[in-house]
Amino acid sequence: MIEIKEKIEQSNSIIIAGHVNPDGDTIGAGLSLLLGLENKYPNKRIDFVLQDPVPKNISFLKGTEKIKKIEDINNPNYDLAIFVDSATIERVGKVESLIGDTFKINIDHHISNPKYGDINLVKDISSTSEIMFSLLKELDLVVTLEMGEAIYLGLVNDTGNFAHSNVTDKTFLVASELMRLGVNNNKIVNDFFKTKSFQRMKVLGKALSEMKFIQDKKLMYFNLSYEGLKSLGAIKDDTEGVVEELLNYGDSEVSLFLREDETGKIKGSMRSKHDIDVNKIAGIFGGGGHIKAAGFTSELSSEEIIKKVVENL
Ligand SMILES: [Mn+2]
Repeated sequence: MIEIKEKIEQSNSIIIAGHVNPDGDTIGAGLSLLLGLENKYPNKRIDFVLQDPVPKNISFLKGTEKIKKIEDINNPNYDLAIFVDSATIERVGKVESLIGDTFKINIDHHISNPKYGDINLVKDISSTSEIMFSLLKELDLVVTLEMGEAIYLGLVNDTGNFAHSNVTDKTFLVASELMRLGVNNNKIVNDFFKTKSFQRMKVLGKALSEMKFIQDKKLMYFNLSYEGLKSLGAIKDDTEGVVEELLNYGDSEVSLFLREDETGKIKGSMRSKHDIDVNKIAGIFGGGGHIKAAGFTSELSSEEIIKKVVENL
Protein backbone atom coordinates (compact mmCIF):
# COMPACT_ATOMS: atom_id res chain seq x y z
CA MET A 1 0.00 0.00 0.00
CA ILE A 2 2.65 2.43 -1.13
CA GLU A 3 -0.01 5.01 -2.10
CA ILE A 4 -1.18 5.20 1.49
CA LYS A 5 2.34 5.81 2.75
CA GLU A 6 2.96 8.49 0.13
CA LYS A 7 -0.31 10.22 0.89
CA ILE A 8 0.43 10.28 4.62
CA GLU A 9 3.92 11.65 4.01
CA GLN A 10 2.54 14.43 1.79
CA SER A 11 -0.09 15.46 4.37
CA ASN A 12 0.53 17.76 7.33
CA SER A 13 -2.88 17.57 8.89
CA ILE A 14 -4.63 14.22 9.15
CA ILE A 15 -7.96 13.20 10.63
CA ILE A 16 -8.69 9.60 11.55
CA ALA A 17 -12.42 8.89 11.76
CA GLY A 18 -14.18 5.90 13.29
CA HIS A 19 -17.83 4.94 13.40
CA VAL A 20 -20.57 6.12 15.78
CA ASN A 21 -21.09 4.05 18.93
CA PRO A 22 -17.44 3.06 18.64
CA ASP A 23 -16.47 -0.53 19.37
CA GLY A 24 -13.14 -2.18 20.17
CA ASP A 25 -12.30 -2.59 16.50
CA THR A 26 -12.81 0.98 15.32
CA ILE A 27 -10.97 2.23 18.42
CA GLY A 28 -8.26 -0.43 18.20
CA ALA A 29 -7.55 0.32 14.55
CA GLY A 30 -7.82 4.11 14.88
CA LEU A 31 -5.84 4.37 18.11
CA SER A 32 -2.96 2.17 16.96
CA LEU A 33 -2.71 4.24 13.77
CA LEU A 34 -2.85 7.50 15.74
CA LEU A 35 -0.09 6.41 18.15
CA GLY A 36 2.07 5.03 15.37
CA LEU A 37 1.78 8.16 13.23
CA GLU A 38 2.41 10.44 16.22
CA ASN A 39 5.60 8.56 17.03
CA LYS A 40 6.92 8.65 13.48
CA TYR A 41 5.73 12.10 12.46
CA PRO A 42 5.88 14.34 15.56
CA ASN A 43 5.49 17.47 13.43
CA LYS A 44 2.25 16.49 11.74
CA ARG A 45 -1.14 17.29 13.21
CA ILE A 46 -3.03 14.02 13.66
CA ASP A 47 -6.49 13.88 15.23
CA PHE A 48 -8.53 10.75 15.89
CA VAL A 49 -12.08 12.01 16.19
CA LEU A 50 -15.20 10.10 17.24
CA GLN A 51 -18.75 11.39 17.47
CA ASP A 52 -19.53 9.30 20.56
CA PRO A 53 -17.52 8.67 23.73
CA VAL A 54 -15.19 5.70 24.20
CA PRO A 55 -17.13 2.97 26.04
CA LYS A 56 -16.06 2.38 29.66
CA ASN A 57 -14.84 -1.15 28.99
CA ILE A 58 -12.44 0.14 26.32
CA SER A 59 -11.14 3.24 28.11
CA PHE A 60 -8.51 1.19 29.97
CA LEU A 61 -6.48 1.20 26.73
CA LYS A 62 -3.58 3.63 27.01
CA GLY A 63 -3.97 6.48 24.57
CA THR A 64 -7.78 6.61 24.51
CA GLU A 65 -7.50 9.95 26.38
CA LYS A 66 -6.04 11.38 23.15
CA ILE A 67 -9.20 10.61 21.15
CA LYS A 68 -10.98 13.85 20.34
CA LYS A 69 -14.62 14.88 20.26
CA ILE A 70 -16.05 17.04 17.48
CA GLU A 71 -16.25 20.01 19.88
CA ASP A 72 -12.46 19.81 20.42
CA ILE A 73 -11.79 20.62 16.75
CA ASN A 74 -11.70 24.35 16.03
CA ASN A 75 -9.90 24.29 12.73
CA PRO A 76 -10.87 21.32 10.59
CA ASN A 77 -8.53 22.06 7.70
CA TYR A 78 -7.34 18.54 7.02
CA ASP A 79 -5.29 17.39 4.02
CA LEU A 80 -6.22 13.77 4.54
CA ALA A 81 -9.02 11.77 6.17
CA ILE A 82 -8.49 8.13 7.11
CA PHE A 83 -11.69 6.18 7.82
CA VAL A 84 -11.38 3.05 9.93
CA ASP A 85 -13.98 0.27 10.30
CA SER A 86 -16.66 2.45 8.70
CA ALA A 87 -18.71 0.68 6.01
CA THR A 88 -20.04 4.00 4.66
CA ILE A 89 -19.02 7.65 5.03
CA GLU A 90 -22.23 8.29 6.99
CA ARG A 91 -21.15 5.74 9.63
CA VAL A 92 -18.82 8.36 11.15
CA GLY A 93 -21.87 10.47 11.99
CA LYS A 94 -21.26 14.17 12.61
CA VAL A 95 -17.50 13.73 12.16
CA GLU A 96 -18.31 13.82 8.42
CA SER A 97 -18.81 17.60 8.76
CA LEU A 98 -15.09 17.96 9.62
CA ILE A 99 -14.08 16.07 6.48
CA GLY A 100 -16.14 17.32 3.54
CA ASP A 101 -14.29 16.63 0.28
CA THR A 102 -10.90 16.01 1.91
CA PHE A 103 -8.93 13.17 0.25
CA LYS A 104 -10.18 9.91 1.76
CA ILE A 105 -8.48 6.65 2.65
CA ASN A 106 -10.98 3.92 3.50
CA ILE A 107 -9.67 1.08 5.69
CA ASP A 108 -12.36 -1.47 6.46
CA HIS A 109 -13.42 -5.13 6.53
CA HIS A 110 -17.21 -4.92 5.89
CA ILE A 111 -18.26 -6.74 2.72
CA SER A 112 -20.98 -4.13 2.19
CA ASN A 113 -18.36 -1.34 1.93
CA PRO A 114 -18.89 0.43 -1.43
CA LYS A 115 -15.24 1.58 -1.54
CA TYR A 116 -16.08 5.25 -1.10
CA GLY A 117 -12.46 6.29 -0.56
CA ASP A 118 -9.97 7.82 -2.99
CA ILE A 119 -7.80 4.94 -1.79
CA ASN A 120 -9.50 1.81 -0.48
CA LEU A 121 -7.98 -0.88 1.68
CA VAL A 122 -11.02 -3.11 2.12
CA LYS A 123 -10.48 -6.78 2.90
CA ASP A 124 -12.91 -9.46 3.98
CA ILE A 125 -11.01 -10.49 7.12
CA SER A 126 -11.71 -10.64 10.85
CA SER A 127 -11.37 -7.00 11.71
CA THR A 128 -10.08 -3.62 10.66
CA SER A 129 -7.52 -4.07 13.43
CA GLU A 130 -6.13 -7.15 11.68
CA ILE A 131 -5.79 -5.11 8.47
CA MET A 132 -4.21 -2.31 10.49
CA PHE A 133 -1.54 -4.58 11.95
CA SER A 134 -0.20 -5.34 8.46
CA LEU A 135 -0.60 -1.74 7.36
CA LEU A 136 1.40 -0.38 10.31
CA LYS A 137 4.32 -2.55 9.24
CA GLU A 138 3.99 -1.44 5.61
CA LEU A 139 4.01 2.17 6.80
CA ASP A 140 7.23 1.40 8.74
CA LEU A 141 5.57 2.33 12.02
CA VAL A 142 7.00 0.63 15.09
CA VAL A 143 4.26 -1.30 16.92
CA THR A 144 4.60 -0.37 20.61
CA LEU A 145 2.93 -2.29 23.44
CA GLU A 146 0.16 0.35 23.66
CA MET A 147 -0.55 -0.02 19.93
CA GLY A 148 -0.42 -3.80 20.26
CA GLU A 149 -2.98 -3.78 23.07
CA ALA A 150 -5.32 -1.63 20.98
CA ILE A 151 -5.08 -3.99 18.01
CA TYR A 152 -5.49 -7.04 20.23
CA LEU A 153 -8.67 -5.57 21.68
CA GLY A 154 -9.92 -4.99 18.14
CA LEU A 155 -9.34 -8.66 17.31
CA VAL A 156 -11.04 -9.82 20.51
CA ASN A 157 -13.98 -7.48 19.84
CA ASP A 158 -14.71 -8.54 16.27
CA THR A 159 -13.97 -12.24 16.63
CA GLY A 160 -16.04 -12.64 19.82
CA ASN A 161 -12.84 -13.61 21.59
CA PHE A 162 -11.63 -15.74 18.68
CA ALA A 163 -14.91 -17.65 18.39
CA HIS A 164 -16.46 -16.34 15.14
CA SER A 165 -16.05 -17.82 11.67
CA ASN A 166 -13.96 -14.81 10.62
CA VAL A 167 -10.98 -16.19 12.56
CA THR A 168 -8.25 -17.60 10.32
CA ASP A 169 -4.77 -18.93 10.94
CA LYS A 170 -3.54 -15.42 10.12
CA THR A 171 -5.69 -13.92 12.87
CA PHE A 172 -3.94 -16.21 15.35
CA LEU A 173 -0.56 -15.28 13.87
CA VAL A 174 -1.31 -11.61 14.52
CA ALA A 175 -2.48 -12.45 18.06
CA SER A 176 0.66 -14.48 18.61
CA GLU A 177 2.91 -11.65 17.44
CA LEU A 178 1.07 -9.24 19.72
CA MET A 179 1.49 -11.53 22.73
CA ARG A 180 5.19 -11.77 21.97
CA LEU A 181 5.23 -7.97 22.12
CA GLY A 182 3.95 -8.22 25.69
CA VAL A 183 0.17 -8.02 25.28
CA ASN A 184 -1.58 -9.74 28.21
CA ASN A 185 -4.44 -11.77 26.73
CA ASN A 186 -6.13 -12.63 30.03
CA LYS A 187 -6.06 -9.03 31.27
CA ILE A 188 -7.50 -7.60 28.05
CA VAL A 189 -10.26 -10.19 27.88
CA ASN A 190 -11.22 -9.63 31.53
CA ASP A 191 -11.06 -5.83 31.31
CA PHE A 192 -13.13 -5.86 28.13
CA PHE A 193 -15.79 -8.53 28.70
CA LYS A 194 -16.21 -8.93 32.45
CA THR A 195 -17.20 -5.38 33.13
CA LYS A 196 -20.95 -5.40 32.51
CA SER A 197 -23.06 -2.84 34.35
CA PHE A 198 -25.96 -3.88 36.57
CA GLN A 199 -28.40 -2.50 33.97
CA ARG A 200 -26.74 -4.48 31.22
CA MET A 201 -27.16 -7.70 33.20
CA LYS A 202 -30.85 -6.75 33.69
CA VAL A 203 -31.34 -6.13 29.94
CA LEU A 204 -29.84 -9.53 29.25
CA GLY A 205 -32.16 -11.08 31.82
CA LYS A 206 -35.18 -9.45 30.18
CA ALA A 207 -34.05 -10.65 26.76
CA LEU A 208 -33.57 -14.22 27.96
CA SER A 209 -36.95 -14.32 29.65
CA GLU A 210 -38.97 -12.62 26.89
CA MET A 211 -37.28 -13.89 23.71
CA LYS A 212 -39.38 -15.77 21.16
CA PHE A 213 -38.47 -18.62 18.88
CA ILE A 214 -39.90 -19.34 15.46
CA GLN A 215 -39.25 -23.04 15.04
CA ASP A 216 -39.58 -23.43 11.27
CA LYS A 217 -37.24 -20.49 10.61
CA LYS A 218 -34.89 -21.33 13.50
CA LEU A 219 -35.14 -17.64 14.39
CA MET A 220 -34.70 -16.42 17.95
CA TYR A 221 -35.76 -12.82 18.41
CA PHE A 222 -36.30 -10.20 21.06
CA ASN A 223 -37.90 -6.80 20.70
CA LEU A 224 -37.05 -4.12 23.26
CA SER A 225 -39.25 -1.02 23.31
CA TYR A 226 -37.88 2.34 24.45
CA GLU A 227 -40.21 2.08 27.46
CA GLY A 228 -38.79 -1.34 28.27
CA LEU A 229 -35.25 0.01 28.12
CA LYS A 230 -36.12 2.96 30.34
CA SER A 231 -38.00 0.81 32.87
CA LEU A 232 -34.70 -0.97 33.60
CA GLY A 233 -32.86 2.34 34.00
CA ALA A 234 -30.77 1.20 31.04
CA ILE A 235 -29.25 3.02 28.07
CA LYS A 236 -28.63 1.72 24.56
CA ASP A 237 -25.04 0.65 25.42
CA ASP A 238 -26.53 -1.77 27.92
CA THR A 239 -28.05 -3.74 25.03
CA GLU A 240 -24.65 -4.71 23.58
CA GLY A 241 -24.27 -8.47 23.29
CA VAL A 242 -27.98 -9.30 23.41
CA VAL A 243 -28.12 -10.44 19.78
CA GLU A 244 -25.15 -12.79 20.29
CA GLU A 245 -26.70 -14.20 23.46
CA LEU A 246 -29.93 -15.06 21.60
CA LEU A 247 -27.96 -17.26 19.23
CA ASN A 248 -26.72 -19.44 22.11
CA TYR A 249 -29.96 -21.41 21.94
CA GLY A 250 -29.18 -24.86 20.57
CA ASP A 251 -31.94 -24.97 17.96
CA SER A 252 -31.42 -21.45 16.64
CA GLU A 253 -29.67 -20.66 13.35
CA VAL A 254 -30.31 -16.93 13.28
CA SER A 255 -31.02 -14.22 15.85
CA LEU A 256 -32.68 -10.83 15.59
CA PHE A 257 -32.63 -8.10 18.22
CA LEU A 258 -34.80 -5.03 17.76
CA ARG A 259 -34.36 -1.94 19.90
CA GLU A 260 -36.57 1.12 19.66
CA ASP A 261 -34.81 4.44 20.16
CA GLU A 262 -36.28 7.62 21.67
CA THR A 263 -37.54 8.81 18.27
CA GLY A 264 -39.47 5.58 17.65
CA LYS A 265 -37.06 4.33 15.00
CA ILE A 266 -35.95 0.73 15.33
CA LYS A 267 -32.37 -0.45 15.32
CA GLY A 268 -32.05 -4.07 14.28
CA SER A 269 -29.11 -6.42 14.63
CA MET A 270 -28.82 -9.96 13.34
CA ARG A 271 -26.44 -12.86 13.78
CA SER A 272 -26.23 -16.18 12.00
CA LYS A 273 -24.65 -19.45 13.11
CA HIS A 274 -24.03 -21.25 9.82
CA ASP A 275 -25.31 -20.55 6.30
CA ILE A 276 -27.94 -17.84 6.64
CA ASP A 277 -26.74 -14.57 5.07
CA VAL A 278 -27.93 -11.79 7.40
CA ASN A 279 -26.09 -9.14 5.39
CA LYS A 280 -28.67 -9.77 2.67
CA ILE A 281 -31.60 -9.52 5.06
CA ALA A 282 -30.27 -6.32 6.64
CA GLY A 283 -29.96 -4.99 3.09
CA ILE A 284 -33.76 -5.16 2.69
CA PHE A 285 -33.92 -2.42 5.33
CA GLY A 286 -31.03 -0.44 3.86
CA GLY A 287 -28.46 -1.87 6.28
CA GLY A 288 -25.63 -4.35 5.94
CA GLY A 289 -22.46 -5.69 7.49
CA HIS A 290 -21.21 -9.22 7.23
CA ILE A 291 -22.74 -12.57 6.23
CA LYS A 292 -22.96 -13.66 9.88
CA ALA A 293 -23.39 -10.28 11.57
CA ALA A 294 -25.32 -7.33 10.23
CA GLY A 295 -27.50 -4.43 11.28
CA PHE A 296 -29.98 -1.85 10.06
CA THR A 297 -32.19 1.05 11.14
CA SER A 298 -35.85 1.18 10.12
CA GLU A 299 -38.91 3.36 10.49
CA LEU A 300 -41.18 0.33 10.20
CA SER A 301 -42.89 -1.08 13.29
CA SER A 302 -41.28 -4.02 15.07
CA GLU A 303 -44.15 -6.28 13.91
CA GLU A 304 -43.58 -5.31 10.27
CA ILE A 305 -39.84 -5.82 10.57
CA ILE A 306 -40.24 -9.27 12.12
CA LYS A 307 -42.75 -10.21 9.39
CA LYS A 308 -40.34 -9.13 6.63
CA VAL A 309 -37.43 -10.94 8.21
CA VAL A 310 -39.46 -14.14 8.55
CA GLU A 311 -40.63 -13.87 4.91
CA ASN A 312 -37.04 -13.60 3.75
CA LEU A 313 -35.58 -16.43 5.81
MN1 LIG B 1 -14.98 -4.13 12.75
